[in-house]
Amino acid sequence: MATPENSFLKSLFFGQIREDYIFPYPKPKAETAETVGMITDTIDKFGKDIVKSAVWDELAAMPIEVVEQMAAMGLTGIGVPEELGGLGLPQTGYARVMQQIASLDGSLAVTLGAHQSIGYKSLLLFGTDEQKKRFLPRLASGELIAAFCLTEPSSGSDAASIQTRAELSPDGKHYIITGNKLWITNGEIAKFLTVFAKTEVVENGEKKDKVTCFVIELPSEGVSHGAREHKLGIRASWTNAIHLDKVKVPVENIIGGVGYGFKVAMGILNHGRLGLAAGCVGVAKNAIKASIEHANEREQFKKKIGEFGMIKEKVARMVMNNYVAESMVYMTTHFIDRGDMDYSMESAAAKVFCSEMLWETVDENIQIWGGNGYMKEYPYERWLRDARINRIFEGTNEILRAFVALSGMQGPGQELAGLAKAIQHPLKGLGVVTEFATRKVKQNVFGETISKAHPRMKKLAGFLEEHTLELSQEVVTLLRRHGKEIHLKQFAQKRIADIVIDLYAMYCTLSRVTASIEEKGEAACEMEIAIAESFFMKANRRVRGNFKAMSRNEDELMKLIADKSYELGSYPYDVFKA
Ligand code: MYA
Repeated sequence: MATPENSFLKSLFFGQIREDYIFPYPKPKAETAETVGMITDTIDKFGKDIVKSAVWDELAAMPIEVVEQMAAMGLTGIGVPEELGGLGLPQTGYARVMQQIASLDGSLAVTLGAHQSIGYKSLLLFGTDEQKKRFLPRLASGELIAAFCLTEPSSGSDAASIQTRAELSPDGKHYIITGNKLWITNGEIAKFLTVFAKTEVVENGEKKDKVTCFVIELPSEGVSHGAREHKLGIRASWTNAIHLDKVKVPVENIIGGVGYGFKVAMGILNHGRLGLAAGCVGVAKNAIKASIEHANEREQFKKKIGEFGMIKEKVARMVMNNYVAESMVYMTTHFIDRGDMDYSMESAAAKVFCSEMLWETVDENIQIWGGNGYMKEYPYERWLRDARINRIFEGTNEILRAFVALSGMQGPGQELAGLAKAIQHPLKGLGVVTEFATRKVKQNVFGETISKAHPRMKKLAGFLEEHTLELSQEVVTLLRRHGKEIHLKQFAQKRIADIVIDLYAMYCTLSRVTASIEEKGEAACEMEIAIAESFFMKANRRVRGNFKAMSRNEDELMKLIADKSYELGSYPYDVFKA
């Protein structure tokens, strides 16, 4: 059964709609809004004077002075408590500032994001008071720039498979770390590394290797970096390999305890993915503005191109998707700010949705700009190149889809396993079975209802009630069919993840539009209602399609094509050859 610790999305897998988690749509605190307003104004002014995106992109470098100027504006310590020298913004404020920075320049956003979304986040989330005092003031001021060192040549999506090792010194005072880290943002400029390495731990009398998180302050003997990588986009950001050769790290620099590094890494990424998602919203707003400008100016066939239906459809879709993306980001940052224990699935869902929304938006912007969009003279091709990485880093969208599906099914899976055990002991298990059966019958007959949506949104709420019930039933069917093998069923995982991401997008939108109508009245919310209704129609079609395809699909044929292709090693057909 869903427990109070279960997040909104985890509860959804049990068919439970935790309305009180998502209604009313969160409003930033006045104090946060005021500080954010001041910072974003400063960023906009600063941007015009200092940011030279086209030049930086061409040179694949930006001057380090720009980072120093950012630091002088407080932008290297956005989430650091004020008493430790930072701006002390909560996650919602942090995300809004990242959104603005990303709208300035992709490389700059990645540099500042890698520094504080993930680089020193370990301290904020898991550091001791002593560690925070020792490092945070210098990180907030930009004296130390941070980097997050998890990825390795043989460990990308499979983060637990890292090879870097940390051995305890005979006197127990240090760890000696050796290994190689790959594609480390800020690798060349960082003076503070958050490094993940395997250490030996003893659990229940048994020796095991587990991940531990360390911080390394530079300069430090044995640490070096590789040459700067050349990239498709975000070209002016620093990306390097980091080599660790018998680096001596004091035990006081362990974050979160020996053997707890995997939890530390995941905790950091749950925050980082939201910073990235917010950045995507910022860039998408730029692209939408550019598209609208061109739609209103460019004439063809004696008409503004914006008057043509195909352009209207594109602009409307861009606006609609960005509204939904924004609703997901700030709902999820609110979960963090109010102290929820778990928002990992919501954060992953927002990352996937926002990065794909941005990709579609920058692509359609180029289409609206036509030939000009493809030319270096305009920034649009760079926006496209810069946007591409968001679907890859901080967890590829594929691994995050698998995570959303499997993490959501874990609870119902455990419940079913418990039930199976209880059935083997009918007397002892009677209570468990009866409780489960009563709940299921109730749920299957009535489903859960949404009472907090505005009456104008009743029909939309109805879609969600229906789909939530179907999700919980589909999950049980899948788990009964595959059991533990569900870990290997990625075609099904993708469908479940796509359904859940769409449902989360719809729930966040429903809550936000409800709040707007309640505040401003229906007449003033005509556009927001249209956004919600059009998004729900589209998402509804996708969700229905995905449910249907759970049982009727072409998966086996697709596997056959892939397997044969792997065997052959390339595309095997040519119309000119037999
Ligand atoms: S940094 C590199 C990013 N790398 C990744 O994201 C790695 C992706 N891989 C994973 O996340 C994990 O390995 C997966 C787990 C998910 C595949 N929260 O058995 P398990 C728990 C909380 O499933 P695995 C970069 O790119 C799980 O419940 N807990 O593990 C930055 C379980 O717990 P328990 C979690 O199969 C670049 C345990 O862990 C989470 O090994 C710079 C084991 O789970 C979670 N999320 O794989 C970016 N996941 O044992 C700068 C798992 O208790 C960007 N668990 O049941 C700046 C932005 C700029 C904006 C720009 C805008 C244009």
